[in-house]
Amino acid sequence: MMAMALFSVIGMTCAACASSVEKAIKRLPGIHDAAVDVLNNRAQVLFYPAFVSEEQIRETIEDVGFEAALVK
Ligand code: 9UX
Repeated sequence: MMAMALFSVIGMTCAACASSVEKAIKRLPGIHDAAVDVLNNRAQVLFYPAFVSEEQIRETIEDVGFEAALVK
């Protein structure tokens, strides 16, 4: 079953930042879609919890270089 997670992403200052975060998330297994909004500092992810966890997604955002927290 698909799930949705919303993360706050702190530190993105341009569209390329958002693009790199989005690409990194989409490289993970079990991702259906990811949309990163640089203006609102948010990343919305549709994913399959059997294959990837919210924490793995959060850590992937941090690996790109931004502070990430699960909002809901
Ligand atoms: Mo350009 Mo966004 O260096 O960090 S990708 S500002």
